[in-house]
Amino acid sequence: KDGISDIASAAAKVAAVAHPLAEKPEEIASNISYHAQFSPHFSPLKFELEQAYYATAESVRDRLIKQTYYLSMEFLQGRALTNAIGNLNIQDAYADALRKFGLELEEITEQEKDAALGNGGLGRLASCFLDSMATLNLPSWGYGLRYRYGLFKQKITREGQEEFAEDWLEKFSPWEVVRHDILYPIRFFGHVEVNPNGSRKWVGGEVVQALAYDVPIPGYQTKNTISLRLWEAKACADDFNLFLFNDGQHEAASVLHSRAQQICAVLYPGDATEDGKLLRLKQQFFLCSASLQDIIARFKERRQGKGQWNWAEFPTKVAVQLNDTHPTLAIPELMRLLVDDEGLGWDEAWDVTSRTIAYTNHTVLPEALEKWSQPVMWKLLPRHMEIITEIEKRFTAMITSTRFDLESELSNMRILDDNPQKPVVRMANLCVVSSHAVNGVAQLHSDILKQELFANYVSIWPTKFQNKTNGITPRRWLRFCSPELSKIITKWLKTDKWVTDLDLLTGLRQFADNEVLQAEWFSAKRANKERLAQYILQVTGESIDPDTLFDIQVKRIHEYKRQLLNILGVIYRYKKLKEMSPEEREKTTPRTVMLGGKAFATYTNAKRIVKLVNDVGSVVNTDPEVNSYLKVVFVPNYNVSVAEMLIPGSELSQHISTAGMEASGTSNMKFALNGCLIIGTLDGANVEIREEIGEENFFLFGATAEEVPRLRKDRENGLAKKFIRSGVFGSYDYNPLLESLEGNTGYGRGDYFLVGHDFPSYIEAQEKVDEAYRDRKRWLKMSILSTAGSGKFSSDRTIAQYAKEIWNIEECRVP
Ligand code: B1N
Repeated sequence: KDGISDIASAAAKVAAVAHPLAEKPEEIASNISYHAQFSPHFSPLKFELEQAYYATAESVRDRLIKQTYYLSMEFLQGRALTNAIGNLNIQDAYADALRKFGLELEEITEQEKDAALGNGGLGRLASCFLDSMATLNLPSWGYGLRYRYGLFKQKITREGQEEFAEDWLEKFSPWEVVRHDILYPIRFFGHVEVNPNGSRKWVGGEVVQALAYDVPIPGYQTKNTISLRLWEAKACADDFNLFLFNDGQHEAASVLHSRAQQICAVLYPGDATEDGKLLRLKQQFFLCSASLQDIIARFKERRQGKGQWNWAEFPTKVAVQLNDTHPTLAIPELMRLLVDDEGLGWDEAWDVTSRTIAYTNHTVLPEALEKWSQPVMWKLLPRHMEIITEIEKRFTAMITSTRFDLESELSNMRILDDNPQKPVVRMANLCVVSSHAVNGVAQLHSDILKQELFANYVSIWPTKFQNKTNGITPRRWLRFCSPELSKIITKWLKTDKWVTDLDLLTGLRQFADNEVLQAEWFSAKRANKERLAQYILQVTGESIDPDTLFDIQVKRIHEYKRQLLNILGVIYRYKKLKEMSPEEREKTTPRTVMLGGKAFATYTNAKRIVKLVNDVGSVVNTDPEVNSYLKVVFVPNYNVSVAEMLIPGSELSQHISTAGMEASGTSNMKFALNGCLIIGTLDGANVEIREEIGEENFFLFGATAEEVPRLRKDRENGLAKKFIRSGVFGSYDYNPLLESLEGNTGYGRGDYFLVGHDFPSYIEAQEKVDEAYRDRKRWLKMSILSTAGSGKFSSDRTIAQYAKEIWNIEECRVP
């Protein structure tokens, strides 16, 4: 009658209150009203039949869904703008809009600084996972830390690598929303108080606050957007000592403020000192405690009636995934919150905790398996150490009473290593004992975990161990970083559905020999190579020729990844070219070898490798006899954005770790997806990539993981070593580095990484590369088949498997 419908006027009388699991009609109505008011999808003032449907559906959805939380100390997000625009499918409109200012979209997107809150593969994996969780409409959150300074900026000088702080928040980040309403207290140190009834309480010590910053993660062409919640540490308001300050003691007055600020100051603070170790441990606990308090608060919010939580239901509503052992403290923290704060008995709390938590292992390298000093832990987290001790006690009691056969293995299986010289907590063991699922990140890696690292546990819990082969998001790593190739793929597949269903790429196989496709493929790759050459010129001053084979190895510098094998191969090639006549040189395949990656600031041998690559480059690139057949370029400051430039322009990439040492690798997947061929060992996900794209399209060499242990003895690869020692590449003393190939330095076990053993077969495989590249048709066919076979490596597939086989969650579409 007066413009307001009956439904709307009735709705106006119902208070909008969140009652997610309400049973009384009044409360259900309030909950529907709540969704109508606060849903971002329509105006709260308009409540008609259609809106009533959506609000009702959302209120029903609330009671069904289980949510996943991905806890990670690292998220390597890179830039957000291109990704957001692409996911929303509004590139053209934005490009046109910016042209009205005389601006190109690309130059705008390049203004953004990378969010580099991670070191490498593990952090980038977490970011690809968020992308897939959003795209698959999974109810999920990422939890991490808001580091003030992310991964350092790398500059190359005559001395090699130098590190500089990267101030990614210098101005501000338009992608985060500070949530002043979301704040939790986090305690450190203190002591445990025992109450008369026997219950225990952690009190005293220092308390800081965790403040939430939310970063929206858009899915591809879905309205669903999930959040990456990053915690920042803040001092409590009353920690500022006004009395001291007015007394002129300005620093002392704010000591608690600056101590709180240290917690999130940097990604991976150097842990060579005791203080550094303590800070890293504080970071880990800070992440775990804040995230779990938040998860529990959300669980409670979704329940009706205060104090009525049915805790046995918690694992049916909440799944927590630990990204490696870095957030292991989530285990004793969840136990503490349930037992001490919520009053659950031990058995009930243990059941809830172990059904909620799952653990992903990302490495078998002994030096990367976290072990925390028991005395440090007792000091920082006394109540958690009591809980860990109790978990340990119950676990060993279980073994000694039921598994006599394992008693001799018990000392390795225990969580606490009580070696009096250096008592430690073994975090991986704590994770395996406490989680309902443990997974590796590629088939070979998961097999090694079951057969070696965790073999004893497998005999106790045979079904606990799983494989989840890593994946990468096809949005960032093909659709957006190579629009040229994407267009061709869409044209030949007659659909762009491959962007969310990557297995459709197999449809390219039937056209691999087609000359029209090959010509288009060639020109797209060629355009990407030219763009890359421009970039290299701009950042290094070196001009490289897009007619040469572009050969790339980019990843963190580590001895097991064997950048040294690559550069020894380059030196060998240089030496051979020098010995050739001009006519012979003319027949070779010209190459540009690019290497890039950061060395951990205190990893001396890794830094020597960076310096060697640069020194070899200065000699080779200025040698007029050779430099049209071979160039060597070190790409400075490798990061996500640089990868988005390099990978589309690559033709050959090197994934050449000693077999058994690279858990998976993920850049191998990005290169293969972009039609780049791989020279590699049978390691990590290489094994599965080779299976998918066909062994005839993969340049394999080297010992297998099975052979490696017995091959670990000194081998010769004299030629290249002698050449380095002759001083051709300058006067820098490379002896300590070369000794890692023979002597008793570094890993101290001869040529531990088998560079010498694998050298001859590596050179042979490189000769096959040269030969294949000379036949353009053959190479293009292999390149197309490489992309066509990469469907398996979508992180959508990986995440769908986690959702089904570990988390037990289902998609939940935003209407
Ligand atoms: O995780 C990646 C794998 O693809 C790589 O093969 C693997 O090396 C990498 C301590 C790590 N494993 N462990 C780490 C990172 C930071 C740190 O402080 C260890 N990174 C990996 C994704 O599964």
